Amino acid sequence: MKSGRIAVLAHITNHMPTSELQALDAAHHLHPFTNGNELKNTGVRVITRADGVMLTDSDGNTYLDAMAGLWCVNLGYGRSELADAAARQMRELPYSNTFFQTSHVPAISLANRLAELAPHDLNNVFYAGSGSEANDTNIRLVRTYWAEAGKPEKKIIISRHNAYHGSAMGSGSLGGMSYMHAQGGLPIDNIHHIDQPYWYGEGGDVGPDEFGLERARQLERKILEFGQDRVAAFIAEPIQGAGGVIIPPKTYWPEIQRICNQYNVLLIADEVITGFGRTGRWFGSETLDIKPDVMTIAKGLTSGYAPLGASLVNDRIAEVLNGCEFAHGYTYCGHPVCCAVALENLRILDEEKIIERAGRIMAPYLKEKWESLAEHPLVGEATIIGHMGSIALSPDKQNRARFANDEEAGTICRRKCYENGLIMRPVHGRMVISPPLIITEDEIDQLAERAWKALDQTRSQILDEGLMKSVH
Ligand code: PXG
Repeated sequence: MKSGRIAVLAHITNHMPTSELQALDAAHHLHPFTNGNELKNTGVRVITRADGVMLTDSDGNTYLDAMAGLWCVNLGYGRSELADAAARQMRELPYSNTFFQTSHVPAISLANRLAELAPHDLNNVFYAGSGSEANDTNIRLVRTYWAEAGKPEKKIIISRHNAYHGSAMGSGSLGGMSYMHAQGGLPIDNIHHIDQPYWYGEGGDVGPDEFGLERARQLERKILEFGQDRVAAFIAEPIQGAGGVIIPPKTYWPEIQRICNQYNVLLIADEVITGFGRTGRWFGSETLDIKPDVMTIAKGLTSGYAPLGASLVNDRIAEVLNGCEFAHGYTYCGHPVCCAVALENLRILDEEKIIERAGRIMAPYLKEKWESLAEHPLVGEATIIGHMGSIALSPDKQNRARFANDEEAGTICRRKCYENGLIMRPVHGRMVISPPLIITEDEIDQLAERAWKALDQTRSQILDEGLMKSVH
């Protein structure tokens, strides 16, 4: 230990002045997806505690967390049962592996519970530590499946531009964020992207239904271009989250399903965000009537209280994989503490009927309030499904125009949201929400009021600064 460290660490607590916490953070903490020097200038926001849907920062300000953290705290903050489950498990068996012909009760119980909850025959669980890891697993898993099934040429995985599937080499390659591909040598080989079904932004004069079919048929054209004997899988989020909560036209998913079936291409539904109640049912695949062969889960699986991801695979794939040694795994596959937390989270979601209540009672209320934001002069459209929604910021709403500088408009709006005690984040000209599923009517009212006020203030600033300019 370098000299002086112990003295500093002993004093870093929630009660320290914000400026000191900011300086210490700036000194040694590298943040994800962040320009560190800019952050040093503005000073990081330090969150100290949370309860329900509310966060508190080191200055005592409170915020309604309309993002549920990073789309993950489905159960809301402050459920001590999850802390107790973790503590119990840590005392009993804090770690044990699942590699060498061993297992343990939390991993066994959770796999069985997931098999009960997951739709149709997604009965088999391969654990990971996160969504990124699970999607990296999926790349090797589907390729290994086809190789073992006698089709080693089936290696290509097709994904979509503006998809988000994680940040590791494989999952970042699956994702379609061009600014991510620009760093560090992505994408890896044999991953290709088609366009997203984003009618509002890219549909032009074509109607949504026709556009949905057209975008789905890009998959068919890609498969035919490579030959179905070379295409292993298609991966997609049922509803793109990090891409801006893009709800596809209703024609899209049935056509994708037809194409995957027809050409013997595995369908991987990345339900890292849409799983565990986010769309009003347990899984987005149920809401959108999709039948995936593989499903990626993470986030809401533990409500973010512990890091855990998994790939759920159907019986046909599991049978083939079980016939070989799949040389893949992570130290923390099925970590007992994380599995115990997940089990407790699933127990509460189920016994307190949180998903049913959120989907049937609160989602229609949230939809009504959220869609009323479309009346705001700065909002081109407001869309929502279950508890994930977005609004498009527009300088000219009649023409579905985008801001010349999307990012600047979004950044101003995010700041105005914070100033009004609301956490909502910008993505390519849209502001997105995914509140905890336990949000109440009162809190939904506050969310909508604060959002409207922040939009007013954003508009004023945009007008003052002469930024009301469209892309031409
Ligand atoms: N798939 C999807 C659909 C995701 O949304 C991942 C995989 C990767 O999961 P991990 O656990 O490795 O992060 C995600 C994660 C954002 C944001 O800013 C979104 C995610 C992560 C961090 C930030 O919207 N999604």
